[in-house]
Amino acid sequence: MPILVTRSSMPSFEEYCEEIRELWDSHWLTNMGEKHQQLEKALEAYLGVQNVSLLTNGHLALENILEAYDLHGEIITSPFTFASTTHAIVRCGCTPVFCDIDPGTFTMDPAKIEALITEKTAAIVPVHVYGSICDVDAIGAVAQKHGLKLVYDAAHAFGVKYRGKGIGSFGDASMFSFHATKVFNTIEGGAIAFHDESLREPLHELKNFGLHGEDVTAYGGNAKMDEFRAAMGICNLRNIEQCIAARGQAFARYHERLSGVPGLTLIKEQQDVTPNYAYYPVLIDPETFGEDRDSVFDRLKAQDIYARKYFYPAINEMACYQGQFRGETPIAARISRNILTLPMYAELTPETVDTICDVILRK
Ligand code: T4K
Repeated sequence: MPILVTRSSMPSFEEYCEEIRELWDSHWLTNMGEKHQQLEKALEAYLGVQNVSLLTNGHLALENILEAYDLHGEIITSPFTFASTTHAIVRCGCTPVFCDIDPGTFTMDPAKIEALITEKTAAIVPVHVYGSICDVDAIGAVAQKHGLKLVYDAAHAFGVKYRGKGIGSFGDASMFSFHATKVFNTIEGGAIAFHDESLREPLHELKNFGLHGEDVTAYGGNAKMDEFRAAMGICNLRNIEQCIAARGQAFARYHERLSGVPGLTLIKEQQDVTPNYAYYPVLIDPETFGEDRDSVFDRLKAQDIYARKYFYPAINEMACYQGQFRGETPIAARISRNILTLPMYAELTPETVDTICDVILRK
């Protein structure tokens, strides 16, 4: 059996069937039905945020919140992320400006933001990449000082807390992804967590064609989550604590096996943070380790182990963005060339982690 980079968490077949049984009675399959409403409420409680709006995926959630704020001009963001973050900015008609990252957390370096701010800057979109959280205090202070909107891409940070507070409660809003590959999934899905109650209606309209009573008040698209996916979310949310704890065991085993190996830098456990163990990235220094990232990737692949080069290339080195937008980001470029994301999921056993580590360490 190949070992893939992740494996979706799922409830038992019976649990899901039980959850969707009533859809056969009601015939209500989508358009903000009961399951949708139930999951929104449950997520507000679990994430510790005031408002949650559910959407069909994380990408459209990010596009919709940027649209709801009616942003124009430049948005400062991280180049070390999945393409979706920057695509959302560009597809909303804004211009991305790339801010380099902190080599310890892989997230936007707050000390480098102010130099990028101009009169055109409208917002900051940092990324809690791998569930490693941004310096929300420092970034929040910069945003406030310059009157900029602050929207976090929290696609990887479901369930993460900072000083006991849900990570989605920082900034103006946060986007979460509930894709099949994430810590919590609704098959495909996503959400926006936000403070400002007055955004509820515009967000509702944007994901539903701009319908407002009998009239149409905005050029909304269709980004609704249907009842079957909301039902999957309700089931997965019941099991989320065990799921995160199981990931934590795999994470601990990796740490045990790979800590102190010259040339390998492991993801840091952050102070005051309750983690979710979303990913297990390893930074490989080719000189000290004696082998580069691509070679380790190939050796794993030869053993049917499929690590991934998340996130390579850096966004500003991708064909569709290269040379087009401002921002020098040498640290992101170096990290993207040397990072390897190892398999991580709730069902990953310590024995399988050992198998993976044995290959990496040539045992
Ligand atoms: N912002 C950030 C920072 C993101 O990382 C993402 C998405 C977004 C925004 C946008 O959120 P969404 O619109 O997706 O909600 C995957 C995911 O499709 C994507 O959600 C994710 N980030 C990105 C980092 O990874 P691929 O192309 O690498 O996935 P794929 O199909 O190769 O799957 C990887 C592994 O996952 C497979 O080898 C096995 C496992 N898997 C996959 C699927 C599809 C399962 O176990 N079950 C499944 O159903 O993009």
